[in-house]
Amino acid sequence: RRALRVHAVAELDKTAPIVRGGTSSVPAPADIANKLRYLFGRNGDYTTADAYQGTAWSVREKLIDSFNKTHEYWKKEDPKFVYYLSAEFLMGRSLINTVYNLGLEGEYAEALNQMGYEMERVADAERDAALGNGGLGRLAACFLDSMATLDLPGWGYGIRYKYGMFKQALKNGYQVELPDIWLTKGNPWELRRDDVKYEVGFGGRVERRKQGSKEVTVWTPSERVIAQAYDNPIPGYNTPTTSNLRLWDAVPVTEFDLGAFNAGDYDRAMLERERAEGISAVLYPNDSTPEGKELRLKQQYFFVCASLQDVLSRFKAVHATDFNLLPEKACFQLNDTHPTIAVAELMRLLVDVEGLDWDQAWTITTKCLNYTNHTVMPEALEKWPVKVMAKMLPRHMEIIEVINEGWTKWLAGHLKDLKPEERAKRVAAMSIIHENPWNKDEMLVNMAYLAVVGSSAVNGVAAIHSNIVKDEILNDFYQIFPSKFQNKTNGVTPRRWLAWCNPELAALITDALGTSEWINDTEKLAGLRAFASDKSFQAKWSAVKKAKKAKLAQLIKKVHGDDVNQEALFDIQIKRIHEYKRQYLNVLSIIWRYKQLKKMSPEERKKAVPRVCVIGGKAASAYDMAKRIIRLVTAVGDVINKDPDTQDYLRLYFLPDYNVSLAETIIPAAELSQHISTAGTEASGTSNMKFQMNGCLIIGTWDGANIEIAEETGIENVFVFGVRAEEINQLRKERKNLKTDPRWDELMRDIESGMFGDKDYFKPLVDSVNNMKVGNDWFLLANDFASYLKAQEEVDACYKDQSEWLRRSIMYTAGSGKFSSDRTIREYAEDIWHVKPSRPTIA
Ligand code: CJB
Repeated sequence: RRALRVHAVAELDKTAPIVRGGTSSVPAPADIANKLRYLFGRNGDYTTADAYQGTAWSVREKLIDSFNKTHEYWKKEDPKFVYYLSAEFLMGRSLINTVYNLGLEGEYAEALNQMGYEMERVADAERDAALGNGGLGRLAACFLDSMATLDLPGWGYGIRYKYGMFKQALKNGYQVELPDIWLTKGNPWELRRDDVKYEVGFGGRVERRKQGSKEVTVWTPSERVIAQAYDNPIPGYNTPTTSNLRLWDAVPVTEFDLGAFNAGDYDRAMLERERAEGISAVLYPNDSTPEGKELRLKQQYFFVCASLQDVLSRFKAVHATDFNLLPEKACFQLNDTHPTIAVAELMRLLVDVEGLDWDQAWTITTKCLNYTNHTVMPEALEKWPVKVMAKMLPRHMEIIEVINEGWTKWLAGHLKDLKPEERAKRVAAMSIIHENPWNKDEMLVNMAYLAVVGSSAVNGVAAIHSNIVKDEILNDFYQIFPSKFQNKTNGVTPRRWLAWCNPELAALITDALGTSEWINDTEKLAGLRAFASDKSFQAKWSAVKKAKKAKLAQLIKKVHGDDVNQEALFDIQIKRIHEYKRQYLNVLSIIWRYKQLKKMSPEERKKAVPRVCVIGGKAASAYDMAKRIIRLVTAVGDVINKDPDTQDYLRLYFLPDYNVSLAETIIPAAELSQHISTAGTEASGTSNMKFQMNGCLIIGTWDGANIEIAEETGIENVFVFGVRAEEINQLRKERKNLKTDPRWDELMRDIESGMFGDKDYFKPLVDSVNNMKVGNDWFLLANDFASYLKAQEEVDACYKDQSEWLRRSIMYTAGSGKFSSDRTIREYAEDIWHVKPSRPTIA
């Protein structure tokens, strides 16, 4: 099946010349100097930051040329488009990716060399575009790269947050959050579209009016803002296609309140501006658990409303009001429940604005929408109080009520064979609007249910996760609509996450395979299996890893001032800090290792495998337990790193402000990476795939995409431990079967007694995993501890046999072919979107 999919794209006319942007005939060095002179008023004496700005603004023009050509072509061809609606796009930096994807690396590296700069250093001057929290936002960014690379007509739609993900700093070992002011120096990668703006309303009242023989519904919002479009061109790799990420900025309808201004009330004159700008001001820093704030709902509606108006306006320009054609020309992917208000908004636009009748509009809406679920955390399924929604979006609340009436009525009919009592129970359990189980006086709109009812396809993001969605989270719905449910295992772009972030390894792979085609056909990486046991290839592979480790060592030195042993095993866990991801379990095993080393004689220690452990990740600002975990990491690191007995054998560093760019440095250097979530809790994980591509061994639980990674890599090459998802419900119920371990109890006593200071602050952490108390240790750290330590022992034994370790490392990269987001996107395109490649041929 996979081979077939590759073939489908290969059928495109590959003989067409790849004509990328670049009408400018000015050679790159002169062009960079021109940009600096005319955009920044600089005349020589450049800083590295200047070199970045000049280069970026020069590359931008080529990007825009390519973008314009692609869109001219698509306008002419009028293919079906997919629109990826996402509250988050975690793009990271753009310079390297753009230059490499456009095939301009030689030209610009040379230009910068002539000016006395090195591309890599210059690229470091760029700030990350951090418009996302973690996996979900980064997935959206990888998907855009793959959509463009596969020539699929598709755009992303989201919010141009003024402040992205907060910057994390450490103060005395505690996390502090600082605002991410990322736009102050301008953004060469975006293009403001002054001609693309839409009005978005909130609040107000809804009335019925007679219009001839028809009754129409008119919504008069009490608050209005303008959504201003910014385009962010997305270059594909090895293709002329450059697609688009359109982000919306909220601006006031009028500059300021003239009346108030003339009356001298300047504060009031500015109020509307502040209120409007507040909508796109800041990204909520919550990962996997929603923030039930009104402003969040406002953000969701804001970008969905603008995006749908934008798509309909382009549709109408070509097809007038032939809306039955809409599902053949456009489809929308809802990235989690965040954009689910699209179900009601598309209905409103079709019924109230375009005058379609309800049933016709409903058919079109459900054909156009699809929903991806990204998390099993029950608290993460968004539910908005009816009261809040009725006040902010009164017409949408009415529409949702009508949808729910139709749905529950249909459902009752569908379940007619059940006993009345049983039927009523099932219908109530599946109602989109239901009581708040914690507060009987409150009614909620269940956004996941709305998304399922309003969509053609519903998918999870890894095989095990899609099964959990079907069997548990949305089981009721699965029973009614089994064919709606699909799996689309996540993937990551091999351009950013292997080729561009690890050019040394990429060169070695290309050399071994005799082709660089693996960059957009990762199945070819399987060819590396033939070299896995080849000693001379292993030596080259190892030399690349060493060079990458040296870079990470430099970074640790810069941040912490310490020199680390570069011969040590580099052991990494980087991801959002969350109890279910179990960074705490990792720290406990590090403490255990430390205690064992302390007991050894100097001679014995020399036989131990030295490790440098790195943990990185942000804790949501209000997530108290996660912040305590960070403090535990830094406190344990402070003790271990300073201990002269053990510091040659064990280090622990917390690297602050984990973001996309930091990941690009850390992942190529990693030898062991940890993906140790409680089985059944991590929907997929995507950093596991990035590590795998870079030849990093995995210690992990039987969870998310770890399972498929193990299948592709060979399970014997992966350090798997812990309880399986199928056993967990039973274990949680019958607590007497939970495993205990004397080593665990000893560690709890150590933390409680203040071995790492701050004992009061750590007390809630100790209490949270005390599984003697019912309801505690929900994520089963104590239960999995012994098997985790055993897996760690296997890691040590394997590392002592470097040839075996390197063989496995090569097998990881060789087995990573499945985890390219190109494969994922091909599956979405074929099974859900029915969108076909369309490669621009305009020269
Ligand atoms: N995920 O990053 C988020 N945020 C959410 O709100 C919900 C889920 C993550 O999405 C990734 C992409 O699908 C998954 O790999 C990851 O397991 C999940 O936690």
